[in-house]
Amino acid sequence: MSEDKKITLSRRNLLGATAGGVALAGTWGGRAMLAGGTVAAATVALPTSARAAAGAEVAPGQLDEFYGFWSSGQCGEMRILGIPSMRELMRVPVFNTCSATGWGITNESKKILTEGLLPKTKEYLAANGHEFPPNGDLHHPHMSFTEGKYDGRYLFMNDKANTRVARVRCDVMKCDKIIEIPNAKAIHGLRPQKWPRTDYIFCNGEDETPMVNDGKILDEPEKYVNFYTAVNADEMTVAWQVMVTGNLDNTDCDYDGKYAFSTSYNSEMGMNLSDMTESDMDHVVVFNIKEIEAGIAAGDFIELNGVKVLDGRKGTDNKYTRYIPIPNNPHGCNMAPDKIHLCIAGKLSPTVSVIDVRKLDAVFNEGADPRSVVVAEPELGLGPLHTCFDGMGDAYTTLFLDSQVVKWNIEDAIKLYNGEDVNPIRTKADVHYQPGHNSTVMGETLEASGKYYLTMNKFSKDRFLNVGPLKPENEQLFAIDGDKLTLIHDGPTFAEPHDAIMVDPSKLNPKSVWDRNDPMWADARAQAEIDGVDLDDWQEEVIRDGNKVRVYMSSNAPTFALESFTVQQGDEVTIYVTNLDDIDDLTHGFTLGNHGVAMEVGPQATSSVTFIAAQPGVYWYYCQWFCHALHMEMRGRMFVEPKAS
Ligand code: CUK
Ligand code: CUA
Ligand code: CA
Repeated sequence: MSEDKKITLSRRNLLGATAGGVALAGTWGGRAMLAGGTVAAATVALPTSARAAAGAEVAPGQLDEFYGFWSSGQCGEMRILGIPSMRELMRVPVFNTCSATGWGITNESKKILTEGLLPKTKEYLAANGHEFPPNGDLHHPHMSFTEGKYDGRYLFMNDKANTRVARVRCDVMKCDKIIEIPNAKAIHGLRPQKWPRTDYIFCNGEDETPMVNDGKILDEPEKYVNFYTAVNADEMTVAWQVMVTGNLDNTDCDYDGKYAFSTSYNSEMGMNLSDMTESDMDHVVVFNIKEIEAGIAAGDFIELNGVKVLDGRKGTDNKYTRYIPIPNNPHGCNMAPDKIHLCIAGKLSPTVSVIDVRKLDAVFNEGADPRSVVVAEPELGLGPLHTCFDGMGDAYTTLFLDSQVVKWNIEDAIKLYNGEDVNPIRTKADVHYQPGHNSTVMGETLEASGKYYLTMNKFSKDRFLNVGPLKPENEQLFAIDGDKLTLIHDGPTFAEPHDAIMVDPSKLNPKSVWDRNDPMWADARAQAEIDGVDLDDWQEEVIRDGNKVRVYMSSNAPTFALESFTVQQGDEVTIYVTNLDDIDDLTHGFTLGNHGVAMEVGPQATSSVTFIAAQPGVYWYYCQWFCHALHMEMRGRMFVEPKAS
């Protein structure tokens, strides 16, 4: 590749480095400007907006202060937003398929989407014409931790629809692993271990089924169980599972590496609404991680579908779990960054139950009262769902039914519980409408900050122009100033973000250009070596191997190395495209007409796709990423010769 292609200075860096003057710095030097804090007022000319008044204006060309990593619910992707502008910066396909990037089309993505599936699942899917689940339901994206702080290595997320867990690499913002969890059904709550580091991803199974779900037991709910799963975060394999009573909803863990927690709204093991809401009390399950590890080491498990499963069901009264009674169909499970207080949102109960995790050791003693760990239970409003924290002793809880957020003080709630005459509620703010999850900046870490408050509302109702019967959800961002919450963003979002985290940019440093030796295309590299093709240099090779044809073509804006190639009808064709451009933001693509073939090929990346050339004829391929003034001309022809009869 020619040296002149190796331009590494981005436009932003270039201007920032050379301009220096006030005018250009105002337009382009966004981050420096915010850090300095003095230039902003002079260049932002919107003094009347709430956003500007709150100091949260992000002018055109300015960078945001924080990353937001967003769930997309039933869209199955992860999204990256800028905070506080709430601009959508990127969509990262995970459990979905993506027309733009070819996720679900390329060999690299198909490998990730299929390799972690259980054999039985592959059978269901094949019977329905699928290689991998065509949908997903991604609720909870969370970053890996080291010693209670985000470490910028990975993001982990669940798929409730198909019982999967995925990992996204933060260096390139691409998914690199997806596994299906055996035994459990419907992975819902998910959190990475916080301390000492994220060795485990804790995953809740929401749906109860027979332990061996092979059709021999059907409508006998008394024989159903549920599974709590710890995934090995480095290997992306299942480390262990614990069988529990009741279902599991949301999960979190402490800052000591000792305990993990799950809410259950169905301690009744009911199979319909009235049964699931029959009891006034459900529970939080406490998992004793050290005891579980000791139990595994001592062989106190059964092996089920290749997983070591311990029995932590209620009534076994063993050392692995404790069931803390909590009112009433509880939902959110959030550990405060004070390292002490776990907040369980009551949902049907107007309360949040506060558990002091320092009291948990005692509750594992024989005969201890499990409710002795509850140190506060303030009544906050109707339909509490999730809680987040500002790191200064205050908590924010969403009130679904009241369409409000309530800010309250944990210590005052404890005093109230102890009989003192204090009101823990600091303020309430209306949100629009029916909030679910909420977040503060870095709020689930030891670096929690009270700068912005995000609420993810399930209904937008009349808030936007009518787009038909399906309405968007509505997300609102508030600037926090003491007990004042100022609304600075109110905007629609497509189905259906549940959870989000807001992360300081100092925590991660994504690449702009791929490393040529990235493992993402290791299979392509291995095949190229066999074929004697140098994947790092100019390639224009067509290799026939029986009825398999491998086409290697590099790309350099605005050309593909091959302006045409020829195959025969019925051939299985694999195309490897390597983007030799070494410049920021110079992505090419490869789309083959009428074959359902499209893929992203990022700078210095290799992508590949395999298809059958089923019909003779001339088929054009083109670059679908507008990469150059002559991007339209970046195309070529595949000739498919008719099968000799
Ligand atoms: S759940 Cu959606 S509002 Cu899946 Cu975290 Cu509570
Ligand atoms: Cu390359 Cu468009
Ligand atoms: Ca219940």
